[in-house]
Amino acid sequence: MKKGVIFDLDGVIVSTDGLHYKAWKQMADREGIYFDQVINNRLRGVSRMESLAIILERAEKTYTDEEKLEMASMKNELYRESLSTLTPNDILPGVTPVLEKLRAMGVKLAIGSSSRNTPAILKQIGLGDFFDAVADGNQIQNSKPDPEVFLLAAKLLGLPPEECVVVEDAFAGIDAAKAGGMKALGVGDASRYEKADITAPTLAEIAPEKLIE
Ligand code: G16
Ligand code: MG
Repeated sequence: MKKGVIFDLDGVIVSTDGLHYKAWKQMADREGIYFDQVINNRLRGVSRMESLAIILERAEKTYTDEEKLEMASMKNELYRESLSTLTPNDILPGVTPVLEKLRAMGVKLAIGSSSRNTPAILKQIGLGDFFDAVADGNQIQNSKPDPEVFLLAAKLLGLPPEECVVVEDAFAGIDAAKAGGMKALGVGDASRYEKADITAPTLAEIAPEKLIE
């Protein structure tokens, strides 16, 4: 039985893709760069500057590093404003019962997210003080598929990686978990990923006992 579960945030605990999309779309429209939902799917689990680099693949001019930082910061301001609309009702189906059951079973619970807005999001959805450890984009150098954020989460839980299971919705996140020597449950998009050890459409469809088996 595993001793810890590390949850990705966006797409697993709460879905902020739509809010990321709206903010990036406003930035792209301002610059006259084509951007759509299909391109947005490639941004899942990817860091802010790497997301911008994907959007700029469609740009007709090249931007200086300073301009890129300015674009990312404009997007983040719009995104931060939209986060104020999030409430505990936005926690995805099945999440709260799984968290409560795992905690009652004595399993340690952590967040492993690429997002630098993790503390603000957790606070908005009422989970600001819930997790035993939070590892996020503010504390790491290399984002998923690098295992850094999950290795940090395991370390903060005081557990070796092989005692932890990662729950992810992004292919890059499953790759990161496997690279860190952890078992991975793929939900959402990642429920179609062959590298996931177990899969479920949503957390509502997996028994907590099975998750830590
Ligand atoms: C999340 C989102 C990504 C986003 C990244 C960085 O990752 O899925 O789309 O680009 O955070 O976000 P921010 O701009 O807030 O730092 P995760 O790992 O929670 O799925
Ligand atoms: Mg995610």
